[in-house]
Amino acid sequence: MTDFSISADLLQAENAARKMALDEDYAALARALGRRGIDGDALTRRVMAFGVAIPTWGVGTGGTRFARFPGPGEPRHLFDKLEDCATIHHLVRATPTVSPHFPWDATSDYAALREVAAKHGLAFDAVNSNTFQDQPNQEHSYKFGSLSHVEPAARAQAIAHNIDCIAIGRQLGSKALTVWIADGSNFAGQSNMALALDRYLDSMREIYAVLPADWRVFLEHKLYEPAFYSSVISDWGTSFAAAQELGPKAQCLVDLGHHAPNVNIEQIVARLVRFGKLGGFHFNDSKYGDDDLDTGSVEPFRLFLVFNELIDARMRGAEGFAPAYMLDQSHNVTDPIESLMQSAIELQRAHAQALIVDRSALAAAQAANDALGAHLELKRAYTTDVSPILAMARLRAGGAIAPIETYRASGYRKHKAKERPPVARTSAGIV
Ligand code: LRH
Ligand code: MN
Repeated sequence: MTDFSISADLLQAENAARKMALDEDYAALARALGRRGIDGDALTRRVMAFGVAIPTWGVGTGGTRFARFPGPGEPRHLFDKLEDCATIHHLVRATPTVSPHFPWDATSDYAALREVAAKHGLAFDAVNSNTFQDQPNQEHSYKFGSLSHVEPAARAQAIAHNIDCIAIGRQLGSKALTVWIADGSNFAGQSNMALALDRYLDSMREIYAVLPADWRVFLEHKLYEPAFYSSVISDWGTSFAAAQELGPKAQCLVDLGHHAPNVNIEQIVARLVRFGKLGGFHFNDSKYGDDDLDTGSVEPFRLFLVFNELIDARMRGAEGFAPAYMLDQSHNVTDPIESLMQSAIELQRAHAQALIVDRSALAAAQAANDALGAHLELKRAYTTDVSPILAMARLRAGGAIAPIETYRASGYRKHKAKERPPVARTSAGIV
C-alpha cells in the first residue's frame, strides 16, 4: 500500500469551489491597488517568488520542559518529515526548502536523502548543529557548555560535530551552517564571561576555517534559556562582533523569539543590514520568552515592520543582502502541518504588505518630519487585506486557494495515523 498523499483531483475540486469568489475579491483588490499605482499581477508574481524553509523539527508535535503530547500520525523519521514538508509545499507553494538538524535527522545515506527530497520537490537550506544535548555514549558532556567549554576536549568534540554537519550539508546541497549554542551560566561567578567568549571565538575560527568558499555560517544569538544568568552569545551585538571578527562568511541569524520583551527587532534587522551581516531569520512569535509560537499569531504588526526593513534594504540595493528565511517553531497544541502552512502564509502576507508601502510618500513624510504622515503610510499598507493576492499566488503556483480547509478535507492526518504506528515517546522537551 503506497503512502497517502493529497490528490490533484481533491485539490482541483477544493479550488473549483472557491475560484469564483477569489476572482471577484482579487479583481476588487487589484482595482483598489491600481488606484494606488500598484500592479496587482506584478505583486502576485513577487509573492509567488517568496520562499521560506521548514524546520524538520517543526513537523512533529513540540513540547515544553513540562511535557509533550504527541498527536496522531507523528512523523517517525526524516522520510516521514519530508513527506509532511512536501504536503505543506504542495498546498501553500511557499516552502520549497527544508532546514535539517543534526543528529536529530541523522541517516545512513545523505545522497539518497537528497534524491528523496528532490522527488518531493524539496531542497535543503541551512543545516543546524546540536551541541546543546548529550547523545548516547558521548565522551564529553555539554552540561557546562560546548564551543566555550572550559575543557579543550569538550570544545574539540563540539568543533568536530559542526565540521561533520558541514560535510553532511555539502552532500545535501546546503550552503550554510547555523550555530546556536546553549552555553552560559546560572550563577554570577560560575563562568568567566570574557574567557568564555574567547573560547567560543577560538572554536568558531576552527569551524570557519573549513567552511567551503560558497558557504556561510550563521551565528544565532539568544538572551537566555537554558542558561538563566548569562548566555555566551546573548544578543545581536555580541553576535555581530563575533561575525565581524570571524570574517565575511560569518553572519548573524535573528530568531524573533530570542530577545527581551519589547526589544525593537526591526531596528536590529536594519542595523545588521547596514553592516552587511544579516544572514537570516528563524521566524516564530512570542509573548513572553522563546515561546516558539506560530509566526504572526501574537505580533503581526512587528512581523510587518521587519519585512518593511527588508524590502527597504532590497529597494536601496543594500550590499551583500541575501537573508535566508526559515521558520523555527514548536507546535504543542496544533497540527504542525496546519501551523506551518498558516505561518508561511503570514510571512507571505507581511512580505506583500511591505511591498505595497508607498516608499516615496514615506520618504517625503520622513524628510518633512511628518511623524503621523509617515506612520500612516506604513499603516495603510499593513491594513490592506492582501489575502486575495496570497490565494491567487498559491493557485497560480499550483497550490490551494484555502490550504487548511483543503488539508482537512483530504483527511491526510487520519491516513497518516493509520500508516504511522504511534511512536512510544512522550518525554518532555521541544521535539
Ligand atoms: C534555540 C533554537 C535554535 C535551534 C533550536 C531548535 O532556541 O532557536 O535555533 O537549534 O531552537
Ligand atoms: Mn532558532
